[in-house]
Amino acid sequence: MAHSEPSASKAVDGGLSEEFAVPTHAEDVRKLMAEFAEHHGSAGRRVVLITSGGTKVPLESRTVRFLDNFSSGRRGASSAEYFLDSGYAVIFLHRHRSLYPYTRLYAGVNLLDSLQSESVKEDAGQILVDQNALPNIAKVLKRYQAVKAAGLLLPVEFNTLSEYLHLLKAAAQALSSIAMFYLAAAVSDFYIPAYEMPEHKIQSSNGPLQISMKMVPKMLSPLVKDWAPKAFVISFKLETDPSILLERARRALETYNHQAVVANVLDTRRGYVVVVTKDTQQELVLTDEEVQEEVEIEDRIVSNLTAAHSQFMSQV
Ligand code: 9Z3
Repeated sequence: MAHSEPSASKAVDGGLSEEFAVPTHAEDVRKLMAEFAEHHGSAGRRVVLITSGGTKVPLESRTVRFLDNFSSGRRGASSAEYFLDSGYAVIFLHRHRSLYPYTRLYAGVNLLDSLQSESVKEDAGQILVDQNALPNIAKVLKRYQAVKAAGLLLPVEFNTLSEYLHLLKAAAQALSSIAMFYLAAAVSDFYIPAYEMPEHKIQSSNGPLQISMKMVPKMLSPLVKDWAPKAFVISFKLETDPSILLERARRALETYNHQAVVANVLDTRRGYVVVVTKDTQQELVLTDEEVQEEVEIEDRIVSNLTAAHSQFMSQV
């Protein structure tokens, strides 16, 4: 127990910097994001910050065990591709090793099974790719390389909840008013503060484990009010019980006063979401046929939100 309990006075960020140590690279990342936004903004391009993947909450300072929030990262990674297709520059704040734009299409493929070297000299620096193992690889590679060459995708990684929160704050401070925030990451509501965390691995010889966790400060509040008051902010609401989904989404919108909540249920999230705004409620649904044809619901979500972003910007 290395730290003392923080003082009662909470900063504007709900006590973020008091309760979570600032990662050493946060300031460098903030500068990178600011340069990226400035560069693309001055070229007249819109910028979106996408958060993706689940946060990790340590239970011990020298962490052996942690609590993870479920998210494969597919929502964030595929949305990034659709935003890029729509002309946005994308900051992709994602959980280390969660799904990544373009490579996500081959996430299930064993790399070594997709290569052939028999017919090529090993030292010639060339290996053949089996295009059957990697469907559409030529097309996907072309899209990926075009995005890379134009510098349109800035990847930033997080692992822990603490890194996520500080990097989100850094992003909010770095981005100008034209930005969209698309907060698809699955973020823990609970954590153990550093001053209550055991240093060493919890011993099973001490019997059954009882954990008491604190509520995570709600970053959406300072983000909307203080850090990026002119931005277009979209949060995601995940439930497992469909009967409370819309009420929870509406409540989030009223509490934080941002632009929209994309509401989804864990089991049906690939084919059904509701985009909730102050005055509207729009269901986006994929038909069975569309699912067969591999249409992705993120295509619909992104078209819906980019149109709403245009309207939002024309009003300011
Ligand atoms: C979501 O609801 C995302 O749509 C999913 C996407 C995590 C379900 P996958 O990554 O899944 O494609 O496998 N994200 C938000 C989850 C969340 O933690 N929301 C908080 C809440 O619901 C508010 S920020 O309370």
